[in-house]
Amino acid sequence: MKFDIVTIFPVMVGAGLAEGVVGRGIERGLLDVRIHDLREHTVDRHRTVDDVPYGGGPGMVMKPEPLMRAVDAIRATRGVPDAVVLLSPQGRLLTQAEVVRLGGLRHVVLLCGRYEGIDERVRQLVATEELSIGDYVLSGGELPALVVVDAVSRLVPGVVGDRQSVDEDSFSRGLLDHPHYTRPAEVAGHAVPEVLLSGHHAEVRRWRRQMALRRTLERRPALLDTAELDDEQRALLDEIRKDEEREP
Ligand code: 4FV
Repeated sequence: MKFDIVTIFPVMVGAGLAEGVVGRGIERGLLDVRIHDLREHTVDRHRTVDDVPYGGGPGMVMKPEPLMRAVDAIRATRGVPDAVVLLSPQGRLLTQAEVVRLGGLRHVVLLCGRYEGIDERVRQLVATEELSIGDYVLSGGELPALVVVDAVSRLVPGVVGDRQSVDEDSFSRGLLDHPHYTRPAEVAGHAVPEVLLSGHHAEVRRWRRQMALRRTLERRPALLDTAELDDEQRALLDEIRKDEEREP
């Protein structure tokens, strides 16, 4: 999986890629990530990447030409990408389904904005899509770009040691995750649920599926409209709903 990230803060992005499964994935050549300093695609001696907004108003806007030159250079050196993603609050919301779609591509370019935003012509002429990681305003697109790389990289075979854990990730089936416990069996008077100590794998699996459904129903009921549930999960959900109706 190939990523090219365009940013005015290459060190920040590099640091965000250096650790954990993504860092190891890069070391092991499972992920090919290149960071591009936008200022290397400026032509003036002040290496200017931003300018005042037409029409006035506060703040600065990222100039189009350095970003257009950067993407041209990536095309010339890294090949034509499958997607040029602009990270911004105006984009489509990033979901696990979007992550899976991006994971199906070979080469993704990520454009990181700063200041008030990026000149609209970059959106029109360079970006193939726009993604947001959530309805809040950040100071830059670098963290969203790292979120995309992290989430997509987990789907690359071998990046996450145990494939099972990727398949059992939250949202991989459109549900919230079940609770997790580890030693010690009791903390501050709070014990680990007996079933998890039973060694009864079928019972453990059933409990985890039940808890994932219960949590999803309690915290994110709308997710149940799109989650792909199998027969056992549908039966468990009916039970949970009946319990809820029974509870005073
Ligand atoms: C953002 C988001 C985000 C907006 C102006 C960067 C900032 C600044 N990007 N999901 N939420 N971007 O807040 O993707 O340039």
